[in-house]
Amino acid sequence: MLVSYYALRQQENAQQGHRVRVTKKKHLSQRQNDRIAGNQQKRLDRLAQKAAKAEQQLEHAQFGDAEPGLVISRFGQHADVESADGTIVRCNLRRTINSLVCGDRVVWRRALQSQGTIDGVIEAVHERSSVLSRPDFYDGLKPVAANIDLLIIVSAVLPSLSLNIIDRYLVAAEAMQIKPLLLLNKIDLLTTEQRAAVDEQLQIYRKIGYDILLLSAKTGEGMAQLDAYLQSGTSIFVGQSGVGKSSLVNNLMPEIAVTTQEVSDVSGLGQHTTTVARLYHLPDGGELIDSPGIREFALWHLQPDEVLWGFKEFRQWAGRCKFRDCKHQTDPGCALHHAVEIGEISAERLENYHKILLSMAQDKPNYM
Ligand SMILES: Nc1nc2c(ncn2[C@@H]2O[C@H](COP(=O)(O)OP(=O)(O)OP(=O)(O)O)[C@@H](O)[C@H]2O)c(=O)[nH]1
Ligand SMILES: [Mg+2]
Ligand SMILES: [Zn+2]
Repeated sequence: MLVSYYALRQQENAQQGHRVRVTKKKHLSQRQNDRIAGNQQKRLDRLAQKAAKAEQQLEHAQFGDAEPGLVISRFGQHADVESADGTIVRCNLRRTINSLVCGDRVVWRRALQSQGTIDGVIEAVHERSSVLSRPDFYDGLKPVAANIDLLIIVSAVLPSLSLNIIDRYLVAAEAMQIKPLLLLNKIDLLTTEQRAAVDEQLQIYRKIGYDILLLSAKTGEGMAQLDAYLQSGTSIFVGQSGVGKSSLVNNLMPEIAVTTQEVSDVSGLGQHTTTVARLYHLPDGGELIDSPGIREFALWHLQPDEVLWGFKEFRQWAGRCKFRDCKHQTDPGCALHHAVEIGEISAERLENYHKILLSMAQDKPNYM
């Protein structure tokens, strides 16, 4: 399988957490192409070897009766499954299971004799009520967590407050039909005036009808407001690396002591400390998933009209444009622009909508 230089660059950039626009495809020599294909093959071979080893372990083991379980975390060929009695068992996956993530409800069987670190096997996955997915340059659409009731979009002024990322997550939440909650962490870093300014910025979202919490995992200020949202169902913290998702988990459950790490002085960015999503049971009820931070939440898997739908307050205006194929740019008689003029839609939201569409067209890998 040949991989284009473009896809490879994008993949490298994605891995390093960078996002660089490569608009021109470069021509490679036959030798370069062969080398890329060779590396690709080696990677596939390694994966196949791992899968075969896991399968071998399964063949030699004997298992008990089927039991219900909840996936706490997924690592490569393995997953930690919580049994009905609350113990956590590391399991292999049957090859027939093609997708398994944190939050999945499964049927599994305990190994009668432990196979090294593996003590069970997952036989089947129950249908999901919802799934949070994100497109990855290399793997296509990747599920992150399943059966989520509340998507908590965590932001902070450090590394930086990005309304564009908030808007992307809101579009995803609307498309997945998962209720979103906006959470601004690290308010201890703001002076009274800065707080008022940030609050003003976020007013846009209150007006649309989204809930917003301003709080600090460090000082505990405002944390009590969060409790009411978490007590039932499964919630997930999502957002950029370094905004304090794991610190919030630690504030809620100090005994867990999840690893956290300072935002880098050099790059000013988070250090991607959390590497896999993990589910926790909260002491007052409810489940909470901590997920790895991301640099940018891509939306290539959505159609342009789904993006528009994701801007909830645009819906009632979009059908009123003069021209049916209105691009909502400089088109005459655009109802969205009119709504901006009369203060019903925020100019920043319309700008972000166009930015998202543009980045989808420019950066989408050619296989998606
Ligand atoms: N001042 C201040 N710092 C905070 C607060 N919450 C978290 N931090 C700091 O922010 C840094 C990053 O926190 P993490 O909890 O590791 O961030 P994360 O979102 O889990 O990052 P990833 O796991 O990489 O996605 C750490 O140095 C925390 O101590 C807060 O409320 N106020
Ligand atoms: Mg973390
Ligand atoms: Zn229009």
